[in-house]
Amino acid sequence: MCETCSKNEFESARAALAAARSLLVIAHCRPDGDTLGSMLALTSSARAAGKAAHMMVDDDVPAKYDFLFPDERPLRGGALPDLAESVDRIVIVDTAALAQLDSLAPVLARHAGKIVVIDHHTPGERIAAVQWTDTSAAAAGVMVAQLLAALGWPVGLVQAEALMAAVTSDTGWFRFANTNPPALRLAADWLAMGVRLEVLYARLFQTARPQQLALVARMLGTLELFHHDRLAAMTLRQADFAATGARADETENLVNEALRIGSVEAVILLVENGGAQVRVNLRSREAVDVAAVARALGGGGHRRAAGLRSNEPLDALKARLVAACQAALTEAGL
Ligand SMILES: [Mn+2]
Repeated sequence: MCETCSKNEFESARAALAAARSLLVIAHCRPDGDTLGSMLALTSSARAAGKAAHMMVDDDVPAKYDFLFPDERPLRGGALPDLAESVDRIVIVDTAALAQLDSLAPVLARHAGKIVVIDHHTPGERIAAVQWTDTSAAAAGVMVAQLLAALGWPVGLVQAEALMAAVTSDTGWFRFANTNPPALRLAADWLAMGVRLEVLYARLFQTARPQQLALVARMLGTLELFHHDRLAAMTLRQADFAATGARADETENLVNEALRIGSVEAVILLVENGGAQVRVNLRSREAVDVAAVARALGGGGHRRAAGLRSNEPLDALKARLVAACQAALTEAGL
């Protein structure tokens, strides 16, 4: 099935879901297309297979993903304590980090014995009885597709579209280095089932509000280059959101704008949330492992895409990140 994952964990996940009569499927907070599409595909396929299934995201779902949930919104965290008791299995998709589950974490920690994790990030903590990790998977959506096939649960147009949204989200529309033959083979299957890529693309990437482009303009105005133009840093402060009317959920993928510059190897985007907290997105072209930079400051992620949150003031945090990325660039011989 896959080279880097444990076959035992895959089989354990399959067996746990096959035996369950009821599931609660949870996406991570600050949800992206992968976690949401994976959650929807698994939930809807489980229902089609005759299971009781619920979906939960304890955060706002960005408006661009509304089309995935035309009839039913995912539950918020308030429903967790009762559901965690009543369902046979809790499935967490696209993360194994309790920190990405915010206020759900304490309740989930008490139910580790019934949790199944499906994740493609580098394993950190052990939070579940069954924790299937496959870092070779382009997206959690690929793993869900493999699991549904092994379970023999129905996959129709709804599931195919959700999984295509998941995989295109994490592969940057098949541009990123994680794009691989299994992801493309599955995408071919979903196309054959009737998924329309051009419609999906327009729904996901051509639905911005004017306020979002105004925010992009302000962000680009903050662009600074360091280390012989190899490191870019950008900021979005509360004042930028106030001046443009843009929302915090309209910052997804904005960090990638700086990679348009040919010399840039790494990008830092710092976003002031409401309150004292700063959210950081890190991107790298290849040479720099931004996950290592993020981990040193309490975050995590992939080599080329990582992040963290901090209560440190934005300017102080930015200075530390610039120094850390410059050190990483130097270490990489750049
Ligand atoms: Mn993912």
